[in-house]
Amino acid sequence: MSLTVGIVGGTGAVGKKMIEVLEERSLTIDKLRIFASEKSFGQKIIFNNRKVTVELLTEEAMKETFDYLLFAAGGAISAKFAPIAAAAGNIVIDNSSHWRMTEGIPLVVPEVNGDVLRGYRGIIANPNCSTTQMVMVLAPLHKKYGIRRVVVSTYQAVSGSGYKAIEELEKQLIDESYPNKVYPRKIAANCIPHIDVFNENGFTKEELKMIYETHKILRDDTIEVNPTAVRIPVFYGHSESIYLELNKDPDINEVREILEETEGVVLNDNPDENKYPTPLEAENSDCTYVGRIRKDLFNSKGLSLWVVADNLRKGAATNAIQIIETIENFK
Ligand code: 2RA
Repeated sequence: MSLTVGIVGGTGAVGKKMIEVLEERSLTIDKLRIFASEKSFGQKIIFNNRKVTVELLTEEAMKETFDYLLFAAGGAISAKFAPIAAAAGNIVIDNSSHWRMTEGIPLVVPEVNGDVLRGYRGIIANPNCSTTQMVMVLAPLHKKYGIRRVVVSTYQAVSGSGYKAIEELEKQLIDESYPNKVYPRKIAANCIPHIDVFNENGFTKEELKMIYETHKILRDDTIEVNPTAVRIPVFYGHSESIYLELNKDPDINEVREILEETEGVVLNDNPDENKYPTPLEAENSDCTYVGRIRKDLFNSKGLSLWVVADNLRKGAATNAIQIIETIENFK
C-alpha cells in the first residue's frame, strides 16, 4: 500500500533524519508533505529524488487526510497541532515529550511494546532517545530475571539538542573563545551533568523522563531507576553506563545469548579484542549496541552494561518510522 505521510518540523535535525530514514526503509510513500514555521517554509527538500516544497504549518493543513503525520517540532507545536490532526482522523507520531506520559496515549518502542498499537488510532508518543536505547536492553533482561533497580549514567551527543548545538561544538573545537549559547557551559573539551531543566528534587527533566518513560514502556512502575544525564562533546550517538540489580542471579553467558537474540540489539562484547560499542561506530545505524557486560564483584544479582545507539535514528527517527511499519504490519 502506498502512503501519504506528513512531517511537521521537517527542516530540523530529527525531521531531516525522518526523511532520510523514510527513503531507506521499505514503506512505499506515495506523497510526502513537509511542514514548518514561517522561518523555513518555501524551502525545497529532496525526497526520493524529487523536490518537496516545505509548506507552512496551519490548523487547516492538519485537518487534511494523511496516513501518518510525524511531529518533530517541539512540545508547544505538538500540544497545539497534534490534537487537531488526530481529531481529523489522522495517526500522529509525536517525537516531543508533550504527550508521552498522558494516560491513554501509547508510548512505544516497537520491539518492546509494539503490541499496544494494534487497533489504535490517534496520537502515539515516541520516547526520549536516552530511554529508548535503555529499554531495548532492559526489556529482555526484565522478562528473564526481573529488574529491581537501574543506576544509569548517560553520555549524550550534542545532536540531541539540534543543529544549533552541533554548530556550537563545531565552532568551539576550532575557536576556544566561541561563546556557549545552547549549553550552560562550554561543551568542547568538557562534559556537562545537566540536560534539560532541574526539578526541585534535584533531578533534571531528562533524568525524570528516563524514570517515568521506562515504567510506562515496560509496564512496571516498581523498577527503581536512578539516572544521571550528562552532555559530552560527541556529535552523534548517546552512550549509557547501566548497572542493574536483578531479582535473580544472572548467568553471564545466558545474558549474552538473550541480548544476542533480541531484535534490534547487537552484542559487541569481546574485551580480549577491544570490542565494545562506541558512538562513532553506532552512527547511522538503526541498532542498539551493547558491550562491557559483566557481573558485579560484590553482588551476585548485579550486572553492568554499556549501551550505545544513534540518538537521531533509533533514539528518534527510526523508532517513529518503525511505529508506522508496526501499524502497517497489523493491517
Ligand atoms: C537530548 N534527549 O539528547 C534529548 C533529545 N530528545 O537532549
